[in-house]
Amino acid sequence: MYGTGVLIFLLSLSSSLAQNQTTHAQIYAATDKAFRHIDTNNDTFVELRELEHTILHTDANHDGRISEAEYEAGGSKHAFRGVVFQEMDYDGDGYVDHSTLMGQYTVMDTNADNTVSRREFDNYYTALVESAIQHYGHLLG
Ligand SMILES: [Ca+2]
Ligand SMILES: [Ca+2]
Ligand SMILES: [Ca+2]
Repeated sequence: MYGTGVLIFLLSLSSSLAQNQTTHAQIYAATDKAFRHIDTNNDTFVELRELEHTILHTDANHDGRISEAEYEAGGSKHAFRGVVFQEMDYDGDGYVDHSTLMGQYTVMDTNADNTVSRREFDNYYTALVESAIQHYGHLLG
C-alpha cells in the first residue's frame, strides 16, 4: 500500500479539481483521502514509520532525494502535482530531500506529542496545497 507515495495527498488529489473551482473544503477532503492511504494500520495517526515507508518508495534510486521524475512516477496525474513539487523544492534545485519531508513530520505535530493525528496531517497539507496554488497557480494550465 506504500505505492501511493509520500507526496501522497498530491498524488491522490482528484484530477477533477480545477484551479478555478477549488475550495478549501475540496482540498481538505482530498488531503483527508490521502491520509487514509498513508495510515496503513488504520489507527488514525501517521506514524514516522508510515511516512518513512512512503518516502523510501517514492525515492526509487535511493539517493536520499526525490527528483521530479520520481515524483511524477509516484502516482496518478492531477492538476496540482507540478505546483506542489515546486512548493516543496525550496531551493529550486529540482529535488525534494528526504530530510525536508521528514522535517515536515515535526512541523505537522503541532501539539508536540510525537505523533501526527489525522487532523494535524490534514491541516498541514491543506495549507501546503493552498500555499502552492497561491505561489505557482499561475503555472496551472
Ligand atoms: Ca497509522
Ligand atoms: Ca532519488
Ligand atoms: Ca500530534
